[in-house]
Amino acid sequence: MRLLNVELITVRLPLVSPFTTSFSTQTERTPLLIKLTADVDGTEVVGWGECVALLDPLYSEEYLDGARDVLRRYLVPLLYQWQDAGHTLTAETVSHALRHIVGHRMAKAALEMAVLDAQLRAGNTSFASYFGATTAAVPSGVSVGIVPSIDHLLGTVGDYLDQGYVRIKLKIKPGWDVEPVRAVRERFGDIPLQVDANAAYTLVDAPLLRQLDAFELLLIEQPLAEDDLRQHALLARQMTTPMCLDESIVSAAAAADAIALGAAAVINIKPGRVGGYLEARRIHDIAAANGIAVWCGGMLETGLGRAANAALAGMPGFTLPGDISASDRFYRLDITEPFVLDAGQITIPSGPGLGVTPLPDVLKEVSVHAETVTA
Ligand code: OSB
Ligand code: MG
Repeated sequence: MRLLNVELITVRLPLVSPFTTSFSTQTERTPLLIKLTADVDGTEVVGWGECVALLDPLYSEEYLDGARDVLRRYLVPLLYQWQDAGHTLTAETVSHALRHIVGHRMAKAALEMAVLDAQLRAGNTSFASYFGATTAAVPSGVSVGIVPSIDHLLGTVGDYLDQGYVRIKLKIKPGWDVEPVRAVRERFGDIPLQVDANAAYTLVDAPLLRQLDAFELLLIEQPLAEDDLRQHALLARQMTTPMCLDESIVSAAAAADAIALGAAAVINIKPGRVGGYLEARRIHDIAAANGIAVWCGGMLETGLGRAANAALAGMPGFTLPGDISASDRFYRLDITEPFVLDAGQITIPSGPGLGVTPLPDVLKEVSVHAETVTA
């Protein structure tokens, strides 16, 4: 394809309720979208990408303004230079064209996603068939934020179970861990249940975390710091709850290291965090070869990212339900046709590319900034 122009569109979407983790309370989401226009064999095609960087650098070092800046000043210009040097631009060449820029994986992932969407739309192929998805729908889990009281939590979890979510993930932090898990187990029995600490503990907390073993959780996600694979391996040996890594798995190499060290029995794959859907697929393959279960995490994506995540999660190694909930889990109004829960599952779009497109009126209404990066 020949890149014609790239628009960076920032949107602002209020959340239906505040989402609290160990690192922040979010009341709105401000995703950065990429609208890429390219010429493929004489036909103009548009591809969409979504950057999952949060507004502030609290989950990872990336953040909205930084992602927009690196896209505008470095990443998009590198793609123009790549094609001007006579190379062919495809989704499979994006990461190589960008390889000299260190880090900024979420920004790179969004750009690669937009190129892939354009490429697949032009080729009349869905994300799902590109990834080799083997199912038409994926089981839907939901991530439940930290709330002010146990009563509030039981009400929230009960609502999600009534809606049909097949797995509950509770956010935990010091002071909100054993008691909420105990309360949910006592009220709702043997439901598929797991916890996510977002790096809020240290190895000194091992005796406390070991108390969670009594509740037969599916897994504990990222209890310790992002850069501490070795300590996750030590903690994993002290607990029976399977150790799952999120923040620590920034690449296929990190996944291979974590598996070799015994730091991860399960991996949460987030395409943005690892630099793109192609790297995410490599992690799926490495994990499958090592008998490690994977599931698809979420970053409060709009319908664009949700579509791509659902397609990825259709691959056979995704043996645990992901954080791919319905659009209305976070948004009253999504920018695409909303994803809905159908018997606890999310249907993978089957149209070309992502199979969904922003609704022009909605996009206009929620856009707060737009700029075009030309050659
Ligand atoms: O750790 O999985 C996480 C959201 C923002 C940052 C980190 C995380 C999350 C979630 C949201 O848990 C899951 C979702 O998008 O449904
Ligand atoms: Mg997580």
